[in-house]
Amino acid sequence: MNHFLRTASMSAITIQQHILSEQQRFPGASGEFSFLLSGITLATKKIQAQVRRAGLTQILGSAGNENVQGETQQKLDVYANEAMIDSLAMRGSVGVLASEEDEHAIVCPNEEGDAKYAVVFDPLDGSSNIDVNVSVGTTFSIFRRPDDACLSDPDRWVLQPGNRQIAAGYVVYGSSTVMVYTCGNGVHGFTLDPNVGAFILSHEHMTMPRQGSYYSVNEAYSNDFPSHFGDYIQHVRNGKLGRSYSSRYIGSLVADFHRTLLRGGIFMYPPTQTHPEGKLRLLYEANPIAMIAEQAGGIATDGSRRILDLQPNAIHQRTPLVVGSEVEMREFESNFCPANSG
Ligand code: AHM
Ligand code: MG
Repeated sequence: MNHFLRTASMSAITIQQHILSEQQRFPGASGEFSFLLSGITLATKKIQAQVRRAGLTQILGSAGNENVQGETQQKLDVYANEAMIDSLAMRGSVGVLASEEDEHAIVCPNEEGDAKYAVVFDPLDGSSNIDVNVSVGTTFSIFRRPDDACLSDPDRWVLQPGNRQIAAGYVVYGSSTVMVYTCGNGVHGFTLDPNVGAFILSHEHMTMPRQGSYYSVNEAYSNDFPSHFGDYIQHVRNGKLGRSYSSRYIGSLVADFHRTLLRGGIFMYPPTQTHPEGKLRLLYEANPIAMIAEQAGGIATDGSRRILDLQPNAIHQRTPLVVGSEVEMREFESNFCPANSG
């Protein structure tokens, strides 16, 4: 008996086991939600398999068309989008999907009454980096269907503020493939074991350090930022937060945020002249990152307002994003945000 208990407690916990145990906290949970999340893990395993072999197959490079944002679609963008849609659309509980790669929300071919959830995602964020072997990622966010929403109005399912997300996460295809997710009960990280083909719990109850020593921003645009962003960066560089900082900027949101989650610090994508509303998308980039940041003890704003309280008006709406550790974020909010600093 002792031997059995010892073996069981030492065994690896897969993401499916973890989600099932989380689900037991909710009386009457039917298993649909864990089935939905297993659709996401399946799709991301398919995506990572292509990412890992990208130089060996004919999947690198442009697909020869543009997405709704006027950005060149990479072949891997198209593959990743199809993998997500194929893996989610037939799960009976999913009614609506919305993707960075599709102009409109997608209505899933399910019985209306069975569908309880909407999933929004960026299937392959940072994909312009893929040809040079830099980390990329998938972001996702899950909403419950609003009470009065029906499938004839799919936008109603997804145009909800981030504080209504019931789960959110990302997968970073880096030196290993890691999925980080939250269902509102802390943040957990799972590393894909390529020998087994399963995501194994590797980072339980992740918390962001109170203060880090990296700031992360595309400084090439600093002449374009509203001046308080530049002033803040200078303040950080001058050691005013009590320590010296280094800069890190990959240009791949998931990878830049993953480092910020683990090491602390601050990531900023301010408004620029090219992107006066910010570049990142509220629904499927900023919202999932913000939910994870808050669940891990960090803070996420658009420079003045909490990201999770922003009411989206359009699926592909953009937002500035400032996210990170408590110390860096409080300093920005108190002394550099025009709304607070007068
Ligand atoms: P994408 O969704 O088209 O891949 O663009 C989003 C990416 C983010 O991953 C990253 O934070 C940002 O664009 C980098 O932009 P820039 O090259 O302007 O710094
Ligand atoms: Mg993106």
